[in-house]
Amino acid sequence: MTMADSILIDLDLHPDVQLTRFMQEFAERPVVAPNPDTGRADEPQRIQYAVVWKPEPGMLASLPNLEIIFSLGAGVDAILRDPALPDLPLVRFVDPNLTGHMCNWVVLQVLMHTRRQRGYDALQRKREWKEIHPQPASNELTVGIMGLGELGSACATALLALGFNVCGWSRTQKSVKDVVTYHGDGQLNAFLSKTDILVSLLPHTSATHGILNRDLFEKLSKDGPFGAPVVINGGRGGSQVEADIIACLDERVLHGVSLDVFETEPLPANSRLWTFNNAILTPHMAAVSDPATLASHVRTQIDRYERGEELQHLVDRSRGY
Ligand code: NDP
Ligand code: OXD
Repeated sequence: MTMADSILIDLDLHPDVQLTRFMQEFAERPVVAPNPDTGRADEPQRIQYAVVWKPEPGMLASLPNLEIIFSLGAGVDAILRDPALPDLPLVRFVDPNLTGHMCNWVVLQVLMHTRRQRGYDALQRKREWKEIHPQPASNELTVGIMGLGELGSACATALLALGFNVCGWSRTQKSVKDVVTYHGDGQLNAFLSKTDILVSLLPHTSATHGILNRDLFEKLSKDGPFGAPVVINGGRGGSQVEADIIACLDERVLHGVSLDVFETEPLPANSRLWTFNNAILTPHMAAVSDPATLASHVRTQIDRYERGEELQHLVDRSRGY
């Protein structure tokens, strides 16, 4: 008989709120955090479920009775990096609030560029009353979304509602209403050539590592109203080559960028990315997991598992997402 009865929760995001919320949701069983000195569970044999974000390599392997690993977020790249990751079900976080936050961030960034907000901010600082042109209509622009999963397909729908033309690219063929879809390496160039504003919502895998590079930027449409494309990355920093982004902003290969994720986080203070007026940077906050909905998602999945039902939102380790 196993003695495992506890949930281990990483305290990476909102530490106090998160622990409290999980303790409320799981009042019937112990909820514990890793020991801050060792980074490990004090009673490893008692841990049945673990909820983690960037676990210390080997930490999960030190839990002999672990049955399910839950990701604190939608992305699982930091968990899959653990070379000793136990071969157990890995469930990621899929949540309407998280999806809604990402849609809002993407729409905000698209509008910041298309309505020239950074230019108006600069004029306001100078108390200057002046219009900036062009101000293209939504239907004059095509937004191309890389990654048509939970987040990418919801963002496509939000942008369509604002009148943008939307196309999307994914690994396998997809059908999203009113979105022109492309898939696979063979259709990437066709997708890029149609895209005025590129939005990446790709997971970070060996196939997407460094995909947002100069070679790709040069294949984007130059026919849009700004004469050069805009790149928006809300996925993962490992998919972008920042040296190429900086050079392409310098050379006007890119009109502007919005980045929520970076090769190194926090973004080092000496990065030149900080200095561009048309580079909008946010600190990996586009869609932060909400402790309340995270706790109820984990509750739903544990209840399903304990009733003998299938888990939802399982990660396919061979794909890496
Ligand atoms: P999903 O797994 O639902 O979707 C991923 C999409 O990417 C799928 O359409 C998939 O294609 C596509 N894809 C993956 N690999 C490739 C490839 N090699 N070539 C082409 N397409 C590919 O993930 P979510 O939409 O839920 O999340 C996406 C990512 O967003 C997360 O992995 C995470 O990194 C990031 N994220 C960032 C947040 C932030 O705050 N900045 C918040 C939450 C998530 P297919 O369907 O054909 O397999
Ligand atoms: C996530 C994130 O993957 O916040 O959920 O980056």
